[in-house]
This record gives sequence, structure tokens and C-alpha cells, in this order.
Amino acid sequence: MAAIRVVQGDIAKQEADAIVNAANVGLFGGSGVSGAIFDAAGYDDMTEACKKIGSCDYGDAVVTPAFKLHAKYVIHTVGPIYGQHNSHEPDILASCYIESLRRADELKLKTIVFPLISTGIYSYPKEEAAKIAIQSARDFLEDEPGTTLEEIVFCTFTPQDKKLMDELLLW
Ligand code: AR6
Repeated sequence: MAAIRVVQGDIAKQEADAIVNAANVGLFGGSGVSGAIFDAAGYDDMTEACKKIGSCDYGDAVVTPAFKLHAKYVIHTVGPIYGQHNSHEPDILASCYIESLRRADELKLKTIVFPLISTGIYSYPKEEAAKIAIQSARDFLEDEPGTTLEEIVFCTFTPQDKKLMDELLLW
């Protein structure tokens, strides 16, 4: 079964087959993860690729090239804005992880790196979001034993978030 591990740092500097972006519905470059990814990939190229796709629903995931990032693809997924989805936030957040993993599997990728989706500007409480991230990855691996994925990495921005994820992974 694929390994799940945690690293700390700037997600835009990670090496993986796919880097996941914490995107918005309009797929515009923003701040936080999406700002870092758009800037490191090449803002104009990434904006153009996203424009061609147009938009992405909450909980869904779409794919673009990764341009100058150390990756083949960027998988853009739109997390829930906490408090704005009639208590469906946990399902939408889980769907972000599952749909991103599906896109990676469809492309026969081996490695993928996720940020903690929705825990920045979209205000999802960290611990709750972290538990959903790990559980969703485990659910996917259990449901898809034949997946090409060998490694699912969570990239946290802060050492505190890494500690939280490392602790949750022990459960
Ligand atoms: N590398 C890794 N993690 C990061 C980085 C980075 N470079 N920068 C921030 N984080 P956010 P969201 C952490 O706000 O909450 C954007 O403008 C951060 O500490 O990037 O899903 C989009 O365009 C937090 O824990 O994503 C959307 O409009 C986590 O990554 C909106 O914000 C997610 O923070 C999406 O908000």
C-alpha cells in the first residue's frame, strides 16, 4: 500500500508527480498556496492554462501542466469555505482529497503532495481538517488497492502543523 508521510515547507518547492493547489472556483491565482504555486510555476502560463478550464466546483479537482514546478502536473481542487456550505464542509473537504487522488490515479502517477486544503483563507479548523485529510487518503487507498500511487505526501507550512499531522498519522 502507498505510504502516507508529512513534510514541512513551501509546497511550491516540493518534487512530486503532482502538486495539489488549494484553489478557488474561478481558478485564479490568489494568496497562500495558490499564490506560491502560480508564482513558482510561472504566473502567466498557469493563468492561461486555468482560463482554458474555466472553473472548478467546490470539492472537485482539475488538472493543468506544472510548468516550472518540480512536478508533471498541478491538480487544482477547491476546498469549502468554512461556515458557508450548510454543514456539508466535511464532505466537500473529503471530496477534494478523493477527487485529487482520482485525477492522479487516472494519470497513472506515483507521487502526489497536498497542502492542508481550506485551513488558510477558507478558515477550516486545523485539527478537524487534518483528520479529514488523513482519513480521505486512507479511504482512497483502501478503495483503490490497484492504484499507481506509491506515496501521498502532506506538506504543512508550519512546524506546528507538521507535529499535528505526525501525531494524527499515528492513530
Ligand atoms: N506551502 C505550503 N502550505 C502553505 C503555503 C505554502 N507555500 N502557503 C500557505 N500554506 P490557503 P485555502 C498553508 O489560504 O484555505 C487562495 O487565495 C496555510 O498555512 O492557501 O484552501 C486561493 O486562491 C494553510 O494551512 O488555502 C483561494 O481563494 C493551508 O496552506 C483560497 O486562498 C491552506 O491555506 C483558498 O483558501
